[in-house]
Amino acid sequence: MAPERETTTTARYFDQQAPRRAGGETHQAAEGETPVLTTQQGAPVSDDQNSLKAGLRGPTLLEDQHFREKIFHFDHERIPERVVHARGFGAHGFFETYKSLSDITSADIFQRPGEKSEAFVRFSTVAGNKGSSDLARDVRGFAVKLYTKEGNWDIVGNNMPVFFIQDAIKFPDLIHAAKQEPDRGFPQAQTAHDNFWDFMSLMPEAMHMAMWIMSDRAIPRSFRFMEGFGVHTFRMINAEGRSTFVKFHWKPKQGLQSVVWNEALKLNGADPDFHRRDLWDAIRAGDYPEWELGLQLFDEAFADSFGFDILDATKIIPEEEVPIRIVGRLVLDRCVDNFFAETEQVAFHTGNVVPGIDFTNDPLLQGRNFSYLDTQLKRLGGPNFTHLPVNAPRCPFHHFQQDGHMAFHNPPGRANYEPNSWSEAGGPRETPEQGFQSYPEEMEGTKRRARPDSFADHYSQGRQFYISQTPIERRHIADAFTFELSKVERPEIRARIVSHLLNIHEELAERVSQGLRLEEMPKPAEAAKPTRTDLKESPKLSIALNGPDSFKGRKIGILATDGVDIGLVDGLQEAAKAEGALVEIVAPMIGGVKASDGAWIEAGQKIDGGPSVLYDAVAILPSAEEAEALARQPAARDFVADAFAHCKFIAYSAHAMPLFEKAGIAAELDSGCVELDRGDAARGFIEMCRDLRLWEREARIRGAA
Ligand code: HDE
Repeated sequence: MAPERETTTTARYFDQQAPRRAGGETHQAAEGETPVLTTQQGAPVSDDQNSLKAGLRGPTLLEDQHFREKIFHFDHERIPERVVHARGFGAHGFFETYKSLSDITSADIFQRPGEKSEAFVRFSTVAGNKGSSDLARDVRGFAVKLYTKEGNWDIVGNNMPVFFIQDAIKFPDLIHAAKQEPDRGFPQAQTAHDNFWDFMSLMPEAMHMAMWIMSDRAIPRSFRFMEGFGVHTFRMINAEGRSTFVKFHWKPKQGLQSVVWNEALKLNGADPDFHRRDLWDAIRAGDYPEWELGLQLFDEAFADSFGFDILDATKIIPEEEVPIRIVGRLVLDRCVDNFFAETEQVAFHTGNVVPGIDFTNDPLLQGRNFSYLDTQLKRLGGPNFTHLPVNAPRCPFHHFQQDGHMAFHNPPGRANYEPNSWSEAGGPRETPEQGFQSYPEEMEGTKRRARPDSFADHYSQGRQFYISQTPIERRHIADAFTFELSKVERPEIRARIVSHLLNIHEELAERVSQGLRLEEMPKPAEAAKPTRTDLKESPKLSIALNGPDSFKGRKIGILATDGVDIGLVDGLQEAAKAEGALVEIVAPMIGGVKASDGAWIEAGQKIDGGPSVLYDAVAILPSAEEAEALARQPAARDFVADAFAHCKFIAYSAHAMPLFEKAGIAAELDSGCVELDRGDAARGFIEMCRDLRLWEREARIRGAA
């Protein structure tokens, strides 16, 4: 299905330019004709293969203005990458309001049910540089720009609801510690190194977030299968000026899903662009990902009675305590036309709010409001980045700001100041009734640098997170700590982290200590406040308990050879299609395979470029004649051994056994391995795949470990 809307941001920009290009268009292409190559100034180019030289073998001439312009522009193509969240991927879409929220907020976007507003979303990793791999263990940025009728509103969030630090003043330290170490310039895009864990071990407030980044939330299967969170507490203000506190949640309709760590490691090699390709492919195929916007709304009385400070961004409010109210949906239905113009140049800012939305005194949010304009100035080179199509409001805007680098549209008219006494040419005027009003919160206090006591409990919610996980997810958390700390060279840092884990949960500390082979268990870290053990489990914190109810949007890899049973392939294709899942053929050679009925089936991947980590489930369908040859291929053995170890569902034909023998899984086949003896057995297999993974296999493979 083709995307509904054809007009795209960049295309619109060039359309706006069209009138200027009209008239005297001697080298404008008629529709369907190839346009003439020109310089930036519009002069047609006769030869783009050779620079201008004095003689055939002579020196290049300085006067070659086309060459000079071309090289000059190329030399300046790069802009500074984002200091954090450098690696990202964006898409366009829309937000649709379900019903009016006028009792809670005067924000225009929430007044009319069914109203659609344009949206742009950029997903990102935090620590890695622009060219790093998608499957780094990291927080994912989930930044949403909503082009509302009363201005742009950015919800610049993450895929985790808490953050490492409580006060923005520690942000440069956190990021320095997490990114590559300054002397050697590595490791990039990973926190498994001394500086990061040294910092963490000295920052007890980071321990709740440590639990989240060591969980499978940090290795999502797809941007489409993760939640988004505004993290801070914000305010919504209604027309009467009443304030309600709010936390923002994006709930993926596709359900939650992550990969396992061994898979992430291999994915980074097999396809470093795995996440961006996944989003691109899904949108281009018309399988538009969708999230619902959920609000946790609460008042001062709740804030006062809640066990933690609602201004502390290292804490959540469990959904079980303040249920989520679903108020609209976000659909991504259009890929960018140009990565640089849109994804790279988009400028998010927590300060971009609209009337009816306001801030709280969360010190992290306050610091962010200060920071984002600086980064835009540095990256985009001047104060006029709002003139770029992706950043410009879609509603009318009028102000007296002018000039600066790359001013595209200075305000017209004579008056460029206010107040002025020009009547008609006087320009825009403020509007006290309709304009943004800050909530008139009472303020008092002495000027000081300190943290409130209400921010001092650093472990209780980390414990709550841990006990809310399924046994397999708890294992993964312990494994992740063990992996990361095993890359840390200084033993005292490893021990310091375990001393914090003791304050979170003894089982976790025990597992990590054993995994690291600590000679002795350290003493628990000194805690500003004792860990509360009365916090209840919150099942919403688990990924496994919040998966999809279908296999829609997931992908099956069929490993096939010449002579593959066409009935089995067709059966799987049909069952997958009925479910909304995709199928890709993996073959010994990219040209494809000749099926049992003589039909030619094209391959999507050659076996050594298409390992099973690229798929959610696999089918192994060699023919009798090719079974032995396939079993001799190391890549084919890895394909099945990995699929098995990563707990994937495996469909197979009887001729897969030689390969299973060689891969060492023949004697281990379990209820997640299904022999397809007839084409219609495929439907049962796809239904089974709705569980995504057979986790009990992991427990079995590990044995008592
Ligand atoms: Fe950001 N953050 N941040 N951040 N952040 C940036 O702005 C900053 C924080 C987040 O796709 C920068 O344009 C400070 C929390 C996302 O373009 C910069 C602090 C959360 C993105 C910046 C924080 C985020 C950024 C770098 C501590 C989750 C990517 C490039 C107070 C709620 C947006 C840029 C995109 C980007 C500063 C903490 C999310 C430097 C000072 C908490 C999703 O301005």
